This record gives sequence, C-alpha cells and structure tokens, in this order.
Amino acid sequence: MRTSVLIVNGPNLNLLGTRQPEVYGRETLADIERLCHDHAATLGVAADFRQSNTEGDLVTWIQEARGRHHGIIINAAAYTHTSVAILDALLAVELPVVEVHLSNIHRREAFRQHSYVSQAAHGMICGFGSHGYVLALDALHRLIAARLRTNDKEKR
Ligand code: CA2
Repeated sequence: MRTSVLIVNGPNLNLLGTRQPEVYGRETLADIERLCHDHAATLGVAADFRQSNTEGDLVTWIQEARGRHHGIIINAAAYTHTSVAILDALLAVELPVVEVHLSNIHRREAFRQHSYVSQAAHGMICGFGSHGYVLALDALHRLIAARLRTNDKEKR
C-alpha cells in the first residue's frame, strides 16, 4: 500500500485568506491544500486533505484513518484547546500524529497555550504559517518510515 496521510483541518480555517491576514497570512486553505499535495508528491506520499467546522466530522475522519492512512497531520484550530473527543480519537487510532498551527500559539492569548491534541501528538509545529504543513509532512514521513522498518524487523 502506498504511504498515505490524512491532513485534518478544524473550524474557521475555511476563512483563511479572507480575514485576519496579520495573524494567519494571505494564503487560502485551497493554497495550503495545493502546497501539501505538491510536497506530498515529492515524498511519494498520497495526501487526503480535509476541513470541517464540525467536531464530530473531525472525530469520524480520525477514527476512519485506521487501515486507510499511515499517519495524521492535524490543525484542530479552536478545538485544539477544548476537545477531549478529538484527543480520545487520536489516542484510539494509534497512528503517528503531527500537530500543526499556522500561528505561534505560545505568543498569543493564555487560552491558546494549552493543547489537548499535543497529548496524542509526536510533535507540534507552530508559527511558520503554511510552511508548517510542509515541515509536518517531512516529519510525519520520517516517523512512518521508521515505524514501517520496525514492523518489518518484528516480522522477520
Ligand atoms: O494558528 C493556528 O493554526 C490555529 O490553529 C488557528 C485557529 C486558532 O483557534 C488556534 O488557536 C490556532 C483559528 C483558525 C481560524 O482561522 C481564521 C482564518 C481567517 C479568519 C478568521 C479565522
């Protein structure tokens, strides 16, 4: 099976490029999706890029990733700071997870500085705008390759 990753985006990220460019930049979510597909192609990886404003959609997509994808990149947006449901789904799916944020959440309001998602993530990339997704793809690709090597050794 070709390496495949799920890229999940949470609420209001569909508004990117239309408001608050000083915080989130001028690129649209469609621009970021293109960037991800282009970079994933250079890594030989398939990328399934999704966005929803609904917490349940995000939970369902994470659950469905098991058996379909090798890892998950997630920008849960505001649900990062509130959602135990998304944390539980990420823990249950047992796939490598990389958390990404466009802005540096540690330079912002106190309520953005706690992430439930981080408890299920191998690592987090924040503050690099859309380039964070490229960095996240590189990181996840390495994690998946390491995991596949370990699985191969265990089979031998
Ligand atoms: O920096 C990030 O990527 C965030 O995940 C973005 C979330 C925010 O709640 C997190 O604390 C950090 C917000 C996404 C909303 O995006 C908008 C884009 C344009 C206009 C309004 C909202």
